Amino acid sequence: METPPEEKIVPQFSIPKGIVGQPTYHTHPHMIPKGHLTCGITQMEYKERRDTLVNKLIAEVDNIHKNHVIVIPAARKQYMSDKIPYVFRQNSDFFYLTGCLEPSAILVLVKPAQTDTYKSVLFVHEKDAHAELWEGPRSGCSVSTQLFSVDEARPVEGFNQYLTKVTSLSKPGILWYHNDNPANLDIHDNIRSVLRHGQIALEDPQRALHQMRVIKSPAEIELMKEACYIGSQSVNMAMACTKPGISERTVDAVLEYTCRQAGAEHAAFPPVVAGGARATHIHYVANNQLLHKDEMLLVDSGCQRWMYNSDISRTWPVSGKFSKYHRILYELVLTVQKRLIELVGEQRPPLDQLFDQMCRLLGTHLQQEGILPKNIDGNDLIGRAYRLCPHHVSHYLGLDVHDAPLVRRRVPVASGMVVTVEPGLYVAPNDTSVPEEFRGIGIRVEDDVLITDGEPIVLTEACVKEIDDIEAIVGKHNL
Ligand SMILES: [Mn+2]
Repeated sequence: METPPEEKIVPQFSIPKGIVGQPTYHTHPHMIPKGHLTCGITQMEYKERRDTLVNKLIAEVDNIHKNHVIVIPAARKQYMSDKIPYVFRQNSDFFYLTGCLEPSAILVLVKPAQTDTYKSVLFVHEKDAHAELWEGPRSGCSVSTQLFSVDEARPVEGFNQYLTKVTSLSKPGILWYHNDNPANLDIHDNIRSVLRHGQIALEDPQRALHQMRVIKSPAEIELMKEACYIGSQSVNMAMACTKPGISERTVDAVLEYTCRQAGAEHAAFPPVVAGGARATHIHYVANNQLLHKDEMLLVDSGCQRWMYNSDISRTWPVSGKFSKYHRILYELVLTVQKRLIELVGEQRPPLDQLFDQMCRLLGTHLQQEGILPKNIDGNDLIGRAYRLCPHHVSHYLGLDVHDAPLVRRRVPVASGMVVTVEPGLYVAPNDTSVPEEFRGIGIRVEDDVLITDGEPIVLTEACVKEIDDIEAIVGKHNL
């Protein structure tokens, strides 16, 4: 039954004024719209995600009489050497449920068997003048309650004791905690130890969380569009700056600069900037060779903006003009890529099925061009195509580049998913099964595609990929 609107209790949300531990629209109006907790996402949306997660987890075990304690840790700071931190990257699951950017915070949701509601507790670092002198402002407990609209915020130092107590009061019950690849090793042992006291079963909340994360909300779709647009423009700029004699590292720097200058935090991953035969190494990231006029350049790059990622691959001639054989292979990959995007819309297949279709399409087109022998078919042909493109054609995209990995690629794509479509061809320099003129060439074309009820939307459409457009843009910008 529908609840009449007037009876619906709307919680009051507000963002505290003053400097806190992360940007707010009060302190960073150029970054966050009024009323949002993080760019694009309101406190209400974060709270609704927590509500949904609790309901999904309870439904998963199908036993409403049990007590539930859900623990989702933030990421820890990581160090490259003594006191020298890597750039901090928040744990995506934790961020998705809180919007909190603080390292080593912990979200705990407690749902006793006898009540209909749950309690949300966020463990954060308490205000500390000395620590803040070095590291910058913290939100502290009293501000965090309001900022993250949780029932309670407590100091992280009290987490172990709290967990021991709350689990002892929750017996028999379930502790929902992702036990593999723990986000924060500092609290992992303590979490494990409460399981040894009995009557508390361990369950993993991540499958349910990833099912939620794989379907993007309207607000998340807007964020994905922005990350994809910035990523697209940065690859266009990399094309425009490409000319013979420059280093792959220069192109890498153009990508990074262009993304950050447009509002991204940083690259989504170390980009692949691979000239010539280096492009046949799929994860080449050394990016330290000079580019030659007769080579192609393969770039796989993306940016992270407000935690959401784009992931784009393009391949273009260093000279700005496709050679005969480069053009044959590039057109082949582009034709397959465009057909696969159509198939995503027409058939809404599972991504694994799209992979089979890629192998089939690549095989058929390679035969038509005389690159693979005409006398093979069926699984032999698919196998030969697979050898020339040994990576998957697609993955989910979102808060993580390889997003929601617990969602199988055997489920059909659904509206609200963002997926990559990225066929490639990699002919090793010593691959004697392929005519000599095609050896030592690596090509990938990758777009990010939003699945909708209607046609799929290519979010990276701004990034050029037609041969004429590429030839018009390469080398046109002087660094
Ligand atoms: Mn990708």
